Amino acid sequence: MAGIWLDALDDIARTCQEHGRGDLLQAVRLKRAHLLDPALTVLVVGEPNQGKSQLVNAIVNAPVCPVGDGTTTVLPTVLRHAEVATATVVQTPLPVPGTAPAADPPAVQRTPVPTDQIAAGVAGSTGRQPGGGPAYIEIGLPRALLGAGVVLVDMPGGDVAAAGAGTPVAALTRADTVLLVTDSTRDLSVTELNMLLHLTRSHSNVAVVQTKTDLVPDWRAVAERNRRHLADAGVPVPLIPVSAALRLHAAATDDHTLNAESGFPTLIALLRRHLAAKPDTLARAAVVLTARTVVEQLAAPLRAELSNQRSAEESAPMARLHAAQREVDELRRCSTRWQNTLTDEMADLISDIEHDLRERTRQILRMVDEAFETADPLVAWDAVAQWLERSLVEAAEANRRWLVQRCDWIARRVAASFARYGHGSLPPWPLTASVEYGAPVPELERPNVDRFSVGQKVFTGMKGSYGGLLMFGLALTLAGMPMINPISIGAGALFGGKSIRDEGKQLLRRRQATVKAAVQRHVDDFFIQVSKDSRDAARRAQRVLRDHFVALTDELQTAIIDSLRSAKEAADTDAAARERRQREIQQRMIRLAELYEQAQQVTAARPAPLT
Ligand SMILES: Nc1nc2c(ncn2[C@@H]2O[C@H](COP(=O)(O)OP(=O)(O)OP(=O)(O)O)[C@@H](O)[C@H]2O)c(=O)[nH]1
Ligand SMILES: [Mg+2]
Repeated sequence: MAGIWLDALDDIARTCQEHGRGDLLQAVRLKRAHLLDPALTVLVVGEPNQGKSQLVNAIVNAPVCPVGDGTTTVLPTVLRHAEVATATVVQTPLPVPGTAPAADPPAVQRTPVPTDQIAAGVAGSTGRQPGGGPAYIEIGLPRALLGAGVVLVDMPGGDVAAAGAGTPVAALTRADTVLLVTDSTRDLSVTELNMLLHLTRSHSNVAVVQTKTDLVPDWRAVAERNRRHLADAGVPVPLIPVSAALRLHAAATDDHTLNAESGFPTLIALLRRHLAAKPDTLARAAVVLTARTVVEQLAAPLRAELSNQRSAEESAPMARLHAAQREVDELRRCSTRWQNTLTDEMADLISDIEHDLRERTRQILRMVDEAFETADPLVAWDAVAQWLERSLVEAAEANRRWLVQRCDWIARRVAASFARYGHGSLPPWPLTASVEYGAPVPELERPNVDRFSVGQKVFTGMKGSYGGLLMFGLALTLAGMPMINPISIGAGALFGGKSIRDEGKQLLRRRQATVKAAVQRHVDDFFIQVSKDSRDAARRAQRVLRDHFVALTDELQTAIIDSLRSAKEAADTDAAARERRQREIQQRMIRLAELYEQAQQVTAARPAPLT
């Protein structure tokens, strides 16, 4: 029969090993050894002064455990079978500080105590090394119940968890049956109910012993209430009312009725049933409990990892992928932005440059016009022409400088769009080269102007003087004077001079108009030529900039697409790895569930609970 639960226990041990839990494996191995041991360890626990020690005494019918007011149990007392009564204090030495803990458990120190000094031993005042490790007192007693394999452990009063921790008895993990002792003077306390909840989680056989029934006439009502408390708390453990005083008295007087009344036969029968069931039912139940503890311990980290994974959807590779996608979008936006900037700025530049040139030439033209308002082109032409040439060249140069500056500024503005990529992305250009002028500025030709030659002057003078002579001569003939007289000759000379002067002025005006028109034409030609050159230069600069930034965008795009691809691959691999791990965890969980089910089947064969 032991084969079934042993197999289940070995499965549990193997699972612990698979999960790399050495600590759990160790605990399972201890459990295995303990379950194979036919002895039934009965742990007697409870709050102080409830009658635990007296209960143990009454069970074995001997005053081995000191009881009474002012006497309290300090060391756990272990009662085993022995042919002759013995008492020994067993102490585990503490590890020496600063040395590595030994692989094997340290050898215990056993100090025999004379039987008449058991009380002092239990009180912890004899047989124990001061400052030594945890200790317990072992008492051997020739008793049939003990001889059958029952080992009674009387624990100091108080919280079991605290009392059990680290005692050399390793009481809690190895106890087969736990008796919680509470006396009849009051109901079960909250602390006791909590203790029971805690105990039933790790022990399949727990019972409540209600002592001192002889002290409380109404103990049945107390027992009834306690049973209800147990049911309410969801702790399905049996409750056995007893009286140690009655039992001891019955033993002294050999009174069977009194013994039956003490309630002890029921308690002892329970212990014997447990003892008989230990190799089978009890072991099976223990295996189920062990399986539950182990499965809980193993599943907790898996469950935590699973939920961590679910919440960590935004893992590092996924975040990288999203960042790369954002980078692609950003580059697309940047590309549109710089292209718009370049087109707009260049259109503005061309219109501004043309306007600037027009302003400059208009200014020059105005100056020339003003100059020829008074000056005679015959005299001033060379000086004005020189000045005009110089001014036009200067205007063209200033205009060109401005163009170069603006192009440079535009290049910087467009480059600013790439600032986030950390590129010093100005084209390595000699911008001046790309705005070099094409055709040379047309030469200013000397305009054809009318000169007032001497012959012309004589002819004009004679024409004017003839008119004057005739006019005055005729008028004076009426007065009886000859046609040619000093007056008419004088008038002729006067008229001749005026005609020459008038003709000279007219010719000057015509010359000025001709020159102005010629200059105007020249300046217009100059403007058309230079502004076309500027436009061409601006377009060339635009093309240079566009080619440069397109190349830069392509370069960035290649890099970004590459990083996007690698991020995508990483994210895919990560997702695959995560999925793999999730499947692995799920499989392990399923395996754990199977393990638990398998362990439960061990009890299914014989489901009757032990009471
Ligand atoms: N009348 C009566 N008194 C009892 C009974 N059991 C124990 N007592 C008394 O209750 C007191 C406490 O008993 P102990 O057995 O020392 O109690 P304990 O739980 O071992 O106490 P700690 O070791 O201090 O935790 C003693 O004075 C006992 O005589 C009983 O069944 N009837
Ligand atoms: Mg005691």
